[in-house]
Amino acid sequence: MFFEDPYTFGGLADLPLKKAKFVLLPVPYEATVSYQVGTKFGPQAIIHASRNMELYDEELEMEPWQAGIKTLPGLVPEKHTPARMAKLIEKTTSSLLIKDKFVLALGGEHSISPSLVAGHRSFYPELRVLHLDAHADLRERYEGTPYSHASAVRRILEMGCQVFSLGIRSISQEEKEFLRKEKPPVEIHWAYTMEPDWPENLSQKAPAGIYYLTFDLDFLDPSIMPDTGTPEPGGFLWWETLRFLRLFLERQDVKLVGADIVELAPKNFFSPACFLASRLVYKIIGYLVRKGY
Ligand SMILES: [Mn+2]
Repeated sequence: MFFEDPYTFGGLADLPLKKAKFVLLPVPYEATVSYQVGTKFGPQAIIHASRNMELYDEELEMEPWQAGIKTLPGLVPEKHTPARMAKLIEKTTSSLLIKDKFVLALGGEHSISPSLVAGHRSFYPELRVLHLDAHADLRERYEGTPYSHASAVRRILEMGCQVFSLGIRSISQEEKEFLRKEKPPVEIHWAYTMEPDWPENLSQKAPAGIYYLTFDLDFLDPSIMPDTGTPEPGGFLWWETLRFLRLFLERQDVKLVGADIVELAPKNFFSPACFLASRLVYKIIGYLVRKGY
């Protein structure tokens, strides 16, 4: 009963692309995960869970889906080397942006994000990145590859984007040295320094500008989000995270132009973590719809 066609987010009718403002791009890509495996099942698990989700948003008092949500087929290249995958993601992103779509990618591991950012940056040269994560992801290479999930933010910085990182609570000596020596344009808010008022505080502290959001689900506490590649203790909870996103997105001097939600490694398709991820996708769409997208 769960796999009837069309297999869309929220069980919504399959729209023609031209009628959709929001495009969900599943990228079931997993090549370099170092610990728990399974991120390649993330997008499918999110879509699966979303089909049991209420489509009315009680906080926003509306049905965000009416803005038009299109679920694309998963992006899987025939022969995927990391370099080829990166190109394919970037090209696909550009082809959707040129049609004025809001692309929300579903991962997949975090290594997909630099290519998504590159696609957006070609349309918005001043693009900034809002980065929610337990990990700094600043390694030059990891396990021999520059395309690793542990290097995502390093690659984004190399493109010239300014990054605002929240929730970081895991970093290597090498990455700390990189920060100290190179002084890259990343503003890190460490989890241990984040006070209870962080949603109000940091949502206003982020510089004004055009943003891409990369949301690694391990930003959240493992008590509510145990299904990630590398869970780290001391993460953040549901309502505080939503409050931050709502306040940030409500700002008139901030415009979000794209997003990804990555690193869901479902233990099984009925796990509450999958449901959380699908609600998060829908919440972000809801906040954008309310802003007039
Ligand atoms: Mn992470």
